[in-house]
Amino acid sequence: MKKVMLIGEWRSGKSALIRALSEPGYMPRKVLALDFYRNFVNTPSEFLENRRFYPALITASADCDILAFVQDATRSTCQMPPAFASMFNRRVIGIITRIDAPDADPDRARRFLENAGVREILAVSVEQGAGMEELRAILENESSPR
Ligand SMILES: Nc1nc2c(ncn2[C@@H]2O[C@H](COP(=O)(O)OP(=O)(O)OP(=O)(O)O)[C@@H](O)[C@H]2O)c(=O)[nH]1
Ligand SMILES: [Mg+2]
Repeated sequence: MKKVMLIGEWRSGKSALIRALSEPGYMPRKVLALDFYRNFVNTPSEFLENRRFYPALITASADCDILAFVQDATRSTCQMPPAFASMFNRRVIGIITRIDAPDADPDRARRFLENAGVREILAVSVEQGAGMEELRAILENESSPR
């Protein structure tokens, strides 16, 4: 399993993804700190929403194989600055969440992620399972490049 750090704004679905990808039992901590659980590093949404925390994200990313930028498909805004992915010397994937929601617009979410410099993007529904096998395969594939 690759070590993955999830970055995304408030209620974008970071904790739900970790819960779905690991054994049940993950309880996110509601504190302003990195949250290490098995091969996952969950980050507080404030770390994306406030530039002051970018150095903490960059430092933590050094220990990870993959960074996952999480974008809620129902959101009409994106907190990631242009070319955000280029700040990190790591493989970055984009995860579009909540594609099952009635007001979801996955194409818009994809554009936001592309603007943030993400090339490898997949869309998932934690509720219905769509895209989750593909995501698991990425996280379990030991041979893919950084
Ligand atoms: N319908 C649907 N709801 C989802 C999906 N993913 C997450 N949610 C819901 O969205 C809400 C927010 O998800 P969280 O996983 O708590 O989001 P988060 O990014 O951890 O949020 P913070 O920790 O507050 O930054 C929860 O009520 C989830 O159940 C999805 O794919 N589909
Ligand atoms: Mg959370």
